Amino acid sequence: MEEKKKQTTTTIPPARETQKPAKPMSQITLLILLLSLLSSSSSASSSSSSNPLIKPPPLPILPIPSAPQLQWQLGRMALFLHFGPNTFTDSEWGTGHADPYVFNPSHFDATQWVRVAKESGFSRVILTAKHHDGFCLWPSEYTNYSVRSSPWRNGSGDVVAELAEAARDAGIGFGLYLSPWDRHEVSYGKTLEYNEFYIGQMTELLTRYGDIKEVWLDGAKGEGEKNMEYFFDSWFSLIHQLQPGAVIFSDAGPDTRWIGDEAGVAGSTCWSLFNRSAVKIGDIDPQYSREGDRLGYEWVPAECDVSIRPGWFWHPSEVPKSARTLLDIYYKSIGRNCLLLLNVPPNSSGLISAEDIQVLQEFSELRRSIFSDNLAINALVGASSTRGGINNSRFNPKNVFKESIYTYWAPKENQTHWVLYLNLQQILSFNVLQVQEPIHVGQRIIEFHLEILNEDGQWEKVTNGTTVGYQRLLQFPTIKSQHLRFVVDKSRADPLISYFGIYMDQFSILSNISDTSPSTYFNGTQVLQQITYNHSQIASL
Ligand code: FUL
Repeated sequence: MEEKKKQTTTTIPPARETQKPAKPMSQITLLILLLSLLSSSSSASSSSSSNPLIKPPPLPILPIPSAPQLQWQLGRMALFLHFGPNTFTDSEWGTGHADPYVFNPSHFDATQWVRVAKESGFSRVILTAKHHDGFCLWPSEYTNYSVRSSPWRNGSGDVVAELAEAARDAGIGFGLYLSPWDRHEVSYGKTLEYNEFYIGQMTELLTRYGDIKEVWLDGAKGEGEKNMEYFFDSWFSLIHQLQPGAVIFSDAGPDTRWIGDEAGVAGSTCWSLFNRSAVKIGDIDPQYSREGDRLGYEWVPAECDVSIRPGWFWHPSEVPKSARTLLDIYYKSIGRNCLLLLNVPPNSSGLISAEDIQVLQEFSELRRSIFSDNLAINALVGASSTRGGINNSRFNPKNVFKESIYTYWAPKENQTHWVLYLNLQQILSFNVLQVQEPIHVGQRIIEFHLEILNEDGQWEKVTNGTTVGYQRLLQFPTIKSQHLRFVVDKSRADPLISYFGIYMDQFSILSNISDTSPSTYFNGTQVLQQITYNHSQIASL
């Protein structure tokens, strides 16, 4: 998680207890543990003691992410900013005929948007440089329908420029949404002319404002709208040429794909593997987009877009979702191997509203409160085997508590039995599992489960899942134990684990643990009261 974690330096778990002792383990359990320890150490001595050279890392399993895709994924959360004439006319899909005169934010301040994003843990901001209404938030040379025709700053303002500068100064990434569907532009519907127009606008955006980290476009189009072809391949090639560090988002990638809903919810199986040719921009198969493709030959991880409010643009009558609802979305997006793109629309004065900021603060506090305390961090940890032998620190199981995808546990080659053993050194209660794979060498795990040693000395399955990817979070009813086993049941190649965590979440509603969308709303005071309560409980553990 983005929140701070401690580290441990222990090894294989002897069944040691420091608090109230659990009931003794059954003889079978002890035997299994001993056998697994012996197999680790024998594989160790045969491969490492006789050879002082370092064992190299395992081969990547293709496909793997490009550098911009990796940077995008490590950023975890992006803030979407829908802003334009719709903000002033109380609409969502502007007709393209609103008078530019309506665009006049009285207190416009891009540094406030960026400050809110940064303080709330977002790694990049993405602005609707042009939405479907065709109004440009920068002074485009190809149309008069832009900030230049508005009264804002007497027509000399440039929202894109101000936001680009604010993001650069704050050290966060900057991205742009340029809607293909344009309800104002007269050439819309004439394939050649409009593609030239679109590429002209895209070129302005990608050459005037410094580094662009993400270009966002969709296939949305009103019913009965003029038919025309978009030259996606030309657009994508040009974007990559002009901004090699940018990822391109669309229904079908090429760099990041739409998850297929606007609720921010990914499939509980979610591969970053995908076949782009199986998807048509503007006409997707929702299940394919939600789950990805285990047999896919391209790396196209999913982005989950959702608005903090019912609409994408700001409306005076709408209120933001609660922090707990955002937490539930977090579990179902970031917790399912995706990036969360949360829309927080600035209001008509040109600022992010106070009530949205409050929810974002509460959301940050909930995440901090749950995920800053990995209850496994002091565990004694061992594994069924270790690549290069048990003394090889490079692939040692204790790496699962180091916060980097480049440090991980790797098992010995050609195994079919892959297990991490944890002795928490005391009986602890928890209800969240976090697992991460070092995705720079591919997404591997197909199925896994978590077991605890119960009071009767029996191993009991607590939860199971399919894909892991960059990060998997799984919630389950609160359980208590001192001994855990994390088992990989099926994998595309040797499974690698870069992080393992267990947490106590006292805020989520149990009914939200299913795959369905949340429906419970709480006000901020309730959330903050419970956070205080939770802190003292954690402190007393
Ligand atoms: C959709 C658009 O039609 C909505 O207005 C919004 O911008 C959303 C993020 O994408 O395709």
